[in-house]
Amino acid sequence: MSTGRFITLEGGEGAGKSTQARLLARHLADLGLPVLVTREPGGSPGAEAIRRVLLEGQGLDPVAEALLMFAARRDHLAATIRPALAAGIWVICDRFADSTRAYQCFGQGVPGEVFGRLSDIALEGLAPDLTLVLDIAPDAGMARAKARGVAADRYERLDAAFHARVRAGFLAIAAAEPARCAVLDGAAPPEAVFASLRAALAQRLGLPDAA
Ligand code: Z5A
Repeated sequence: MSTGRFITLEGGEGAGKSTQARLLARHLADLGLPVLVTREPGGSPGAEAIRRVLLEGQGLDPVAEALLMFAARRDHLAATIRPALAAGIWVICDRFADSTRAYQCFGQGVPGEVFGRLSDIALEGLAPDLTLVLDIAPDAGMARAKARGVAADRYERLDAAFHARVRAGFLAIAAAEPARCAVLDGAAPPEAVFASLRAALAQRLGLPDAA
């Protein structure tokens, strides 16, 4: 059996990642592919427990926070992602390591060298086949998230300058790795974002671009 492909969705809060993950899962299923949707931080029982500490807790030292993100990621990979890929399942992950780079490194100042060491330990060379970066101005994404009426988590309460650094971080990551990353206009209507997502999928992974 061939291994599945690993697709990640990245971007700021309210960029539409969960919405596009659902649409993508249906698209892949319609093409007859087995698919699993998962998320970070979380996606396995152990990682979901760490998620609660990260999102509900008080502020943490930024490197401690990066360590916890990678601890959760290592468990998620071991319990969920690697077994699925090995079984030939296509895995769609709502946020992955680029979020640590954008939030903890670009946003909170964790050195890139620390990120590199933690990546080596947690990922052991695994990288997404395709990363879709949904780009949107932070205030527009925040307005969408607020309209949902769910209480803001710790990251959502950080200031505008932090969210601007995170956005710039995602764009810098995509610019540095154009073969892996495609930047999509997250401010467009959901159907338009999904059309550009399908085009990226067709171009990079050779899937049919049928609606
Ligand atoms: N974090 C970190 O710091 N380091 C890490 O390594 C990782 C994460 C992995 C997790 O939050 C937090 O953890 C995150 C970063 C940090 N915090 N922040 N900010 P999360 O995963 O629970 O929350 P989120 O990633 O920010 O997701 P979100 O707010 O749910 O956004 P989304 O998934 O991108 O958007 P959505 O749920 O698809 O859409 C939001 C609303 O907009 C919803 O009402 C939709 O119907 C609507 N929507 C969606 N698309 C559109 C379009 N195209 N037009 C109009 N309206 C739309």
